Amino acid sequence: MNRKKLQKVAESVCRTAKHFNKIEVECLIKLFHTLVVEPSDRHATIGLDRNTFRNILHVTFGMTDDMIMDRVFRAFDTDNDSCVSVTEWVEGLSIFLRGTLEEKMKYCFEVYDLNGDGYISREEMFHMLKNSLLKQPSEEDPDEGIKDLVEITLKKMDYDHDGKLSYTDFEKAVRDENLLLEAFGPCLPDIKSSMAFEMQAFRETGDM
Ligand SMILES: [Ca+2]
Ligand SMILES: [Ca+2]
Repeated sequence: MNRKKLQKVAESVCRTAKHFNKIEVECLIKLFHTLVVEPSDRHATIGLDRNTFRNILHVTFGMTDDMIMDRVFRAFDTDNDSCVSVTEWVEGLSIFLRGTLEEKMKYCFEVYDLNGDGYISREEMFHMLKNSLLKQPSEEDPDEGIKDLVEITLKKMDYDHDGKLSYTDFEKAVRDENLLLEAFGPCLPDIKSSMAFEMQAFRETGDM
């Protein structure tokens, strides 16, 4: 990609990825192009497919839960074409790394609403909590313990008592207790991996 084209892409992405400055956006675009596998057909869409993207989440951000990584991919892939484009990459990272609480709440809710129907249901909570807790061996029936946890969570977060979490419930609960943002499993990078990522991605800006 030549300098002129890079600047043009960066300018357009800058309008929507508001937490990065133009130099940072340029770095992220360059990084994107080192991560994509260039398609043999040069007219094909250039982007990160599900496996490549999940690999980045795993290696760079230490994520391990397949279901969550899949949902993170869906959250980045806003036009739903099964490929994260350069714009989706930078916009997604803007929230993922530097989003406001509001943006992060919307993002986490989208990740946790596994079937995308606008609610986090009992079944969805069960699946996610089961995945994130299964590593701890327990003598009791683990499913029973998780069912109890789902009920405790609902009691805490389901303000309108309809047995599922709407975005309004989720937002209210998280504003009250920020730790509930990632109640159903880690889907945002921790401080250490996001700092390491930014240092790596933006190291060129240090020379300026
Ligand atoms: Ca896409
Ligand atoms: Ca749902």
